Amino acid sequence: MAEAIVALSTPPGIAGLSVIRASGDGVFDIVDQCFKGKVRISEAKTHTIHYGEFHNKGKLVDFVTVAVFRKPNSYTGEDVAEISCHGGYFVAYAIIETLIEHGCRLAEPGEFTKRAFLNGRMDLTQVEAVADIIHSSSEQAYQTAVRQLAGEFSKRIAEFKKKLLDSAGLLELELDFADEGFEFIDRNIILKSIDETIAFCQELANSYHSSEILRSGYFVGIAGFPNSGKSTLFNALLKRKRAIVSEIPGTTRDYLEETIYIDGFSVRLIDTAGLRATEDIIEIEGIRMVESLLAQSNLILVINDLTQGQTHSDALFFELRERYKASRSILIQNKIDLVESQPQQRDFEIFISAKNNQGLDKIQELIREELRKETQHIKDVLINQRHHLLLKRAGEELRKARESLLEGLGNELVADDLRKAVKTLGEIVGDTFSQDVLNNIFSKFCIGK
Ligand SMILES: Nc1nc2c(ncn2[C@@H]2O[C@H](COP(=O)(O)OP(=O)(O)OP(=O)(O)O)[C@@H](O)[C@H]2O)c(=O)[nH]1
Ligand SMILES: [Mg+2]
Repeated sequence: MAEAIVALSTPPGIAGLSVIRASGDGVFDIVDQCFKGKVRISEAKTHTIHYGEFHNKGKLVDFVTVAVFRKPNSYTGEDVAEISCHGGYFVAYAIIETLIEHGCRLAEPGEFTKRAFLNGRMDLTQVEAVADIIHSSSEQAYQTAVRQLAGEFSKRIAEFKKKLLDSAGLLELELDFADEGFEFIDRNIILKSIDETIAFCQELANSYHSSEILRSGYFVGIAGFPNSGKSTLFNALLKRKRAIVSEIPGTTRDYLEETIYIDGFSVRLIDTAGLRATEDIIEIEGIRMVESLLAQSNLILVINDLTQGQTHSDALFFELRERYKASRSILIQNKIDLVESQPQQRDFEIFISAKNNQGLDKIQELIREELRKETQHIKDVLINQRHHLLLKRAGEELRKARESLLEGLGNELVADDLRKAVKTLGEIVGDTFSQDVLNNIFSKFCIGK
């Protein structure tokens, strides 16, 4: 028995339309108690739309259309009614309240999608793709998530699982005929499918870092001594005056973050407080924050004021480059317009004038090049932490199976390792799952999805 649930599926507020979704046993009868149209919803054909009046206790609430999806051919796999009404703050809530009065319960975040999963309408990687589509902040993330929703990831996992299971099955069958000394499957064929699956797991696990960049954006931290021109560069890259710029050192105290788009990727620029020894309590707090901002940056731009000398920020640059080894660091020599001639360029620096928009193309090209490098391993999947852990575990289990096979250990041992890896791969798509895993996945959803 699927309890009837209801929720607003569109954002609340001023809009042309709002869509309310109701799903579960008896939803059509519930809607019929409030809806007056030419046809009763409980008698309507699946995949049809009906226009009529929506009433609450005899009072007209709105003119609406009701889309009917009968189980199992609906998003959740249950009977689903989608009511489109006028947008705004009141109408949709009045309709939801009425439906609750007539027997629906307000849906929890992600409950529609959870039901879709539990009813076999999609597997876990597709559920995760839905969340990634909703939250995608860049074209590239969205396109990858759509391919994942189409089931590319699941299909490949199913292929590998089948090959490994076939091998395990034949190895076990051989045991039954041990006395006859038959070999049912060539060991090289098993080795080949183990190696191919290991490579598959490895390749996808390696794209975790890139997937995170697609999902959360590529972070560019702008750091340096006060007054070097960090905020000026931040504004220039943003192409609007967002940060306050002044000749007074210590102007930026809190950090600022804005997103720009480069080649369909979202790039998150972070302007930070100038780094220096200071007594000012607020500034000290700002500087402390810089450390954690730089720790999460993929690219760190250390800005130097050239009028102070080309090597003025060298010690700071080398220290930051050493401290944040996982990130790429570049020294930006700023205020080139104020020096007579450009000094000899070293391979870790770029000369610009943030004020005159000079040399910004070199920074953009650098970001482009880094993004290309970072995301070249992305296939059709956005690997998340859950996938990453399971892929690594499956890889280890397969390496064990490989060793057992090469050492000529018993068939049952090899088959057992293979079945373990199949189970782990199955966990990725949700063949088996724990409540914790489900709760964690659906906690990222909004109500109405
Ligand atoms: N001539 C020239 N002046 C610049 C350039 N970039 C920044 N400035 C000036 O340098 C001063 C400091 O610039 P900001 O962008 O506020 O420097 P900041 O690094 O953000 O400084 P804090 O926030 O105090 O750490 C301002 O007067 C800017 O106009 C440049 O390329 N050329
Ligand atoms: Mg500033």
